Amino acid sequence: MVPSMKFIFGLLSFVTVGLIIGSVSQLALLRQLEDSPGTSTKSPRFRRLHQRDGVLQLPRGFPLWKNDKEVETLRLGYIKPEVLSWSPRIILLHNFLSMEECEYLKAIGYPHLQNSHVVDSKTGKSFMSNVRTSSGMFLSSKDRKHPMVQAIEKRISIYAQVPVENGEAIQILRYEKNQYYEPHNDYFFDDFNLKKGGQRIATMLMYIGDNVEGGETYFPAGGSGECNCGGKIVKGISVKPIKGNAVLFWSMGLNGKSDPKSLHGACEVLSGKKWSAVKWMRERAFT
Ligand code: PD2
Ligand code: ZN
Repeated sequence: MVPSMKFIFGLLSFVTVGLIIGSVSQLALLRQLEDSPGTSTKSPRFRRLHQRDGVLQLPRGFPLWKNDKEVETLRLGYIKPEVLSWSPRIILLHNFLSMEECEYLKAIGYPHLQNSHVVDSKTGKSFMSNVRTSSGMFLSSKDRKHPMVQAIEKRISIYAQVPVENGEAIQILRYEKNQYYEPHNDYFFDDFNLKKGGQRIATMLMYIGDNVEGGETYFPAGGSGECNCGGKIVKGISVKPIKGNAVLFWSMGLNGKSDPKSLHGACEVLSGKKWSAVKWMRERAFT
């Protein structure tokens, strides 16, 4: 080969090798960009998925929130919200508590149950009354330090959008056969009870027991239909005490004022025992 041909051949090989290296590194860069979160549906993670009607089908349990502790605390994927009424504001949260959480709350409550009281609207003092015939107890500050209780309190605060500090301690309630709580509003009419934390604005009522007949939570001013309350057909909305479910209702309307339509009661238990756990939430921190 003449020297000039040798030079041209060498130059061509150099250029060709350079081009190959350039293209390969560009491809690698593109692949890297596609794999970065949220950039492209061409990434290998998506390419493995099949399409139906031109729509990518995500695998079951698509691991978007894998290993996320909050998912467990909030029971995402288990809780199903169902709006029962906008005025008064009532939302039923199916599966709000796990069965284990229900059993734990009942176990804390059982040894300390005492006759329930009601608040005198003039003096603010509490006393025993035929208006409310259940028994109950409030969780202590020690009970509230348990991780399961803390998870429940956090869940309540997030679903209700009210800070944990604004919550009163959870009250565990048990209603035996023929026991009830007559319709009332959870907000206060006296000044004494407003001193700490201000007005009650919302209530999360959680059902923690099963095998009960009757014992519905009844909202006489909710909806325009009829419902069942302790075996009687009445006007309004009632919620069955199904273990694990919770009902969140607002004592305050969208106008920011106490809502008389939030009137509610616990219907008479016809058979079995009804167990519930109540969290009242205030305007300000309740500490
Ligand atoms: O336990 C209930 O179903 C219930 C119903 C209405 C509890 C309360 N109110 C309450 O404690 O305020
Ligand atoms: Zn109430």
